[in-house]
Amino acid sequence: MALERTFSIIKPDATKRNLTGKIVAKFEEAGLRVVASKRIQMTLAQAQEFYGVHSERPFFGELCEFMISEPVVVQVLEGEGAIAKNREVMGATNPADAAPGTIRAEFAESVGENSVHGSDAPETAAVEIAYFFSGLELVG
Ligand code: DAT
Ligand code: MG
Repeated sequence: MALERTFSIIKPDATKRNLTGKIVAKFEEAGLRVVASKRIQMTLAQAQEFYGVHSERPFFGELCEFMISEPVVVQVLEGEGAIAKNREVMGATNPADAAPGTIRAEFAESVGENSVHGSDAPETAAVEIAYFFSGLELVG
């Protein structure tokens, strides 16, 4: 499998509970390397654009309000098969369905407040990375 990059967000429920380091440790233990990282306060417009694919879903408003409720940590993770590997480390969207040892099983509070975002495909990873980072900020 090729060296790949994926986009990650440590979400407000996790930054609020001071879990950033514990979550990054999970990435690193899985062989993912943090090649870019910054703590930001998302704006409502950014949250709405980022989650635009979900704009018709009933939880869209709640999701965007949650994403701006506290700072988040946006990161680019690099590794062999990084997109799939990160999804594996994250666990299922609903923490009730997440495998033991995954980030969402250990830390997520609910399906809506589920501690992390991770890109789901190479195309979305490229768009999401470019939305939050310039090329100069990615240091492999
Ligand atoms: P994932 O974050 O695992 O890629 P997704 O892309 O289907 O999941 O949904 C994006 C986010 O939207 C998810 O992390 C939390 C929120 N969400 C999804 N399904 C939800 C639901 N049934 N109720 C409330 N929030 C939901
Ligand atoms: Mg998704």
